[in-house]
Amino acid sequence: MAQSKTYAERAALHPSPVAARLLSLMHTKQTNLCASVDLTTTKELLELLDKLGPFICLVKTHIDIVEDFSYEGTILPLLALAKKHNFMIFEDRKFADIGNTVKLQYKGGVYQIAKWADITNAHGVTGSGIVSGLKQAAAEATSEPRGLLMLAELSSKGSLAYGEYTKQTVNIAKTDKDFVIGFIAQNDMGGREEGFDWLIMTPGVGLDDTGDALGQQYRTVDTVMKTGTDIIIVGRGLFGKGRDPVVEGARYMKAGWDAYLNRST
Ligand code: S5P
Repeated sequence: MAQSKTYAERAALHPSPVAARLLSLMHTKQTNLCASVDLTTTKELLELLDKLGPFICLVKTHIDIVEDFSYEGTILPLLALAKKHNFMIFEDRKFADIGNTVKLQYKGGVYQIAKWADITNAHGVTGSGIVSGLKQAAAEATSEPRGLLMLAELSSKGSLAYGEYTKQTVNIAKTDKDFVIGFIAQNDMGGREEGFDWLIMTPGVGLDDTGDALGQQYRTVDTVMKTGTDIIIVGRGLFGKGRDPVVEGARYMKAGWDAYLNRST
């Protein structure tokens, strides 16, 4: 059964400051749209985000595809845009190594993700040490609150993340109520009866296409909201070939919000 509480009600009670802030901003800005901006130059990334900013609660980055990345040139203006338009930042890093290694990857290296991304995500494949390692990295890198999403299910054709794998990933999420704020998933993951209020963020959302040539599969906004999604993640549907991000941003924002209102009434 999908979530029946409103975003505002959940914001007021959530144990994670990151999730509470996100839910509260979704409520005030009236949007559950996360823009996935897979672009390869800083200029394109920032220009697109300045256009999409008014419509989104969250941006999802793949920072390692930005060819001219620098902290000063890419991250500082990104943080300024997040402030200007009031959205949060999710680096889709998909960590998938032992605790000690992901700790180094999350707080250090070129990208210093823990310093600037409110949210990141991890696969459960290596076991619960991944959660502890990332949590330690966040505490060492910054005094700002950070949140983690576990990848419970994937949108792509032939994904191995289902059934027992998904179930065990949910069990890993249960090991840390403060740091793990939810899932990347295609369905609701339950947990409410045990006191968890996980955010379900869902990629593979498109209103005009059913997939791409490399295994991506799209479902509509209404469909994903009915199966338990809290936040819709949309990439090429917003800025793909021939699309106007301002028109599509407004369209997906409205579709997401209408579907949410339908669900809570
Ligand atoms: O199951 C998944 C999980 C993720 S995070 N399927 C996905 O497509 N993603 C990401 O969502 C993917 O890495 C990409 O950045 C985005 C989908 O982009 P789109 O252009 O297909 O909407």
